[in-house]
Amino acid sequence: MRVSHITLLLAISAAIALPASAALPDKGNSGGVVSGIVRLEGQPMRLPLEMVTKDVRCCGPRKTCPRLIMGSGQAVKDAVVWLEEIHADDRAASNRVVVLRQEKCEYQPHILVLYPGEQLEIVNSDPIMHNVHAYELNTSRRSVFNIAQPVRGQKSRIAPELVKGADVLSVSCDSGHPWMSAYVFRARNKYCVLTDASGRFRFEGVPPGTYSLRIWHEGVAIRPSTGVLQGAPPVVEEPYTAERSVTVQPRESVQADMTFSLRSAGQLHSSRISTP
Ligand SMILES: [Cu+2]
Repeated sequence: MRVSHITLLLAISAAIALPASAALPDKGNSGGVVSGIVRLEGQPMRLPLEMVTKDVRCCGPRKTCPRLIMGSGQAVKDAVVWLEEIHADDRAASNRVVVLRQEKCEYQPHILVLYPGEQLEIVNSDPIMHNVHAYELNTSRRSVFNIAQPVRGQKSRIAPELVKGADVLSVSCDSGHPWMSAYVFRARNKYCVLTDASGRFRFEGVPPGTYSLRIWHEGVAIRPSTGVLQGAPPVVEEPYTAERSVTVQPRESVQADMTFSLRSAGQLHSSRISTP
């Protein structure tokens, strides 16, 4: 998968191949394990609070920015980590419906991975109108879907053809809630996860071979919206990506930690996320 228009800043730690004794129990296949921790290098900015100026009764008076969640040791939660070039995916494609909820004027979850075969459903859990608008997060800024949901409990299933060409969707609300932001990352195989609160990821049953291990993070820096009353979204920096090569031997475990480095202020290439 290629995620376009992204600045690459990368510092990768050395791979440590664990001894065979650390291998998975034999499950009848020769798959290995790739695991690691994603960390951030640098001191991130303190993310601003967004003041709510519409539907305060439902939304609350202010919102925290969900762009960066860190654990101890500079660990980064909710980075997307995936293995490219695995064609022998031994896990069946899911038919699951994955729900992106609008709840108290926030998207839940803030970021989700959509696996092959899965369908996206948008739900309004609030007693006010939301208008969910998704753009392809690349230079085209293609509008992928744009749906008004004025009624609490309203559900909209997104046709798989709509999201087919996209790698990442940037989702925002056109109904006067410019702080609302979510990302939908479209996985090309099942070897794609979000890091947990300790920045950890883990893939089991990886077919032996050499792969590109990649990470994606939405970006850290943000400037609060200056025109909230006009519904202007915050200005955010572009996502980060990093990659490295991993070689998986039959029934072996590979530790592959990854680190991405914050851009300096002079390197920030900000972009408005919801305006094509
Ligand atoms: Cu909204």
